[in-house]
Amino acid sequence: MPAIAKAQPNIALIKYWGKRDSELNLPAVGSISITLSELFTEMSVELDDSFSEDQLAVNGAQNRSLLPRVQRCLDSVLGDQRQFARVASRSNFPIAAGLASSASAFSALVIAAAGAGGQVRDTAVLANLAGRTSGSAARSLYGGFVELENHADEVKVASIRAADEWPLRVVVAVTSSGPKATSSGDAMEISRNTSPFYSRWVEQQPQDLDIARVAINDRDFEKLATIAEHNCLKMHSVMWASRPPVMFWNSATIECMQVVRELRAQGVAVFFTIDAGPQLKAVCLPADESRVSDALAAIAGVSDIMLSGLGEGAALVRNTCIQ
Ligand code: 2P0
Repeated sequence: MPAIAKAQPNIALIKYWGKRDSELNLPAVGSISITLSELFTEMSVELDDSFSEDQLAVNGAQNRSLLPRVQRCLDSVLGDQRQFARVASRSNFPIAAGLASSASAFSALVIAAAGAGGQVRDTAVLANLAGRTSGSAARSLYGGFVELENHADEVKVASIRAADEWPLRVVVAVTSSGPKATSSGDAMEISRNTSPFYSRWVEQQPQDLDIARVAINDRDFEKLATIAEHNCLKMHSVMWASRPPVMFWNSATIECMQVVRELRAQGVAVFFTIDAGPQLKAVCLPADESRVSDALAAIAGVSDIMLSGLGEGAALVRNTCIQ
């Protein structure tokens, strides 16, 4: 019987950008994110002595390019003497397009792998194992507002406010669903090695984290909006100043940013954030969701709108079948 886990992507409000140790995939900075409720990845892992090799299917198609990363993650949970595995994942949103699909995939994978191996592991341990494969995946083990603290040789991750304590909404404006040209991991290393702004980015992150933590604690939307947009634009400025420059936005991304800023100037409680891809995520209060989504949907370059609330962390489920 396969073990099946379900996980949601998370969107960083204070971003992880840059690695302190690329071998161990340890982040250079702490981060704060929100876990989504409506976007998800389901992951099944089956271990059997009769299998002669590891296999990976992504959205129903065999995938060899992602297999080595999946194998390293399985080894980290089950040990490298493990049985061969059949792994299948299915996501209800575009993958590798800056929508945090690796966060939902690898947080689900560590849980499903532990389940398939009959292991009972602490969430903190699984978060660290997920983070070794994809830094942001460590945060998807937890729900609501999540902080990742960056310690010497591990990360400490915790939910700092439950999803239902401040039920913000997220409007995702998809401006391109194709895969990105540069992976997040490669782009981070280019930034670390070449951007003249990188060291200032790392230095300033504790201040941004402090401000965001207080804003979340006080449910101060305006304060969170200001620091989240600043942190996002600072991260992209680090990338733009890298050599070669790393530019994830397209013209529709910029139009979306302008629309969000105009709405906020009109008193709508909304702010944007953008990750390693051209999609814009608008975070807003529930009462403003339809106004935000209508305004973003009206932009010519926006091909799709996805709506989500805040959700729970990754968990084992057993009653779903992935083909
Ligand atoms: C974040 N991103 O905090 C930042 C903001 C993208 C921009 O974490 O190299 O796939 O696998 O550790 O987790 C996306 O990067 O990177 C990411 P790796 P990951 O969400």
